[in-house]
Amino acid sequence: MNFDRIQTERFAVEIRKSLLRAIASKGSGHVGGSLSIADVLAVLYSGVMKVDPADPRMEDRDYLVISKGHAGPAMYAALALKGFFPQEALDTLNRGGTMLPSHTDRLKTPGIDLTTGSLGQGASLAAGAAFADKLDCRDNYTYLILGDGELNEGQVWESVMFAVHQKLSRLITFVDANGKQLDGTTDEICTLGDIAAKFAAFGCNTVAVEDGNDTEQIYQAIISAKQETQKPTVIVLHTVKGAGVSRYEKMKNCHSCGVTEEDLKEAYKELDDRKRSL
Ligand SMILES: Cc1ncc(C[n+]2csc(CCOP(=O)(O)OP(=O)(O)O)c2C)c(N)n1
Ligand SMILES: [Mg+2]
Repeated sequence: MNFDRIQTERFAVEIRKSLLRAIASKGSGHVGGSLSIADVLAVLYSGVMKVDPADPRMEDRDYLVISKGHAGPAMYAALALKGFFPQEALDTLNRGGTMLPSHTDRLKTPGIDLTTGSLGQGASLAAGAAFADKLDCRDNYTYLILGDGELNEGQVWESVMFAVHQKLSRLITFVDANGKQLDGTTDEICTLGDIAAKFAAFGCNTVAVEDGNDTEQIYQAIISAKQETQKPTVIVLHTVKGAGVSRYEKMKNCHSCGVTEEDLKEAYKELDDRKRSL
């Protein structure tokens, strides 16, 4: 593993620009939950995950399961920037015949390891992948990204019981705790209480990251997760929905919203300023 803060922060800016470009090409899409995971994706793809853009199905690669599959645009941005496919494909997001559907699909996009979109299911898929690797005595990691609203799905907790029972210490889960889901805050829809305490009660090793949009803090949490040899680790990232672009951070509901060419220009300006300030 390696980490260069400036490079990673720059990468996160580029992920944000590219995902907004993709959504703008369609006119609207899942902006908020894509922006909130740009930083964890930047860390994972900068120097944490063992992947090869030239060989996306490499046998002993690390897996990433983006269970909140509606954040496809963030994944596509990261993968395109890493060279898994040409960046021009971003302009075909969610159109007929595209390789980049709204929700992530392993049969359509190089670099997407498992198909997701029905919330909760990715948790079981990731636990299954980690279990299979353990049976095969592989030393690779499975990373899983869950939304906080997604935690309302009972399937998440079934998968956690299985992962704890099987001691899947190479399964590292991130919860994107941005405090909002589709049509309200998580507290309004179905309150979650202390997320880390819930996972700890199920037997997981847990790490809470105070600023889940800070790449350094995310990287340190992964280092800590890798010290654990018995329990699956859950890293709770306290993020902001729409992170990195003021317009979406301030919006009451940016879960799925329009992005015009004008919005894109304004966002690029803010993101380029951020990049220059690093
Ligand atoms: C099983 C299932 N129920 C409902 C939906 C519709 N849905 C899509 S996104 C979403 C909200 C998810 O909230 P959260 O997990 O917090 O995502 P984020 O805030 O990261 O966008 C819902 C209810 C779905 N995709 N799958
Ligand atoms: Mg959320």
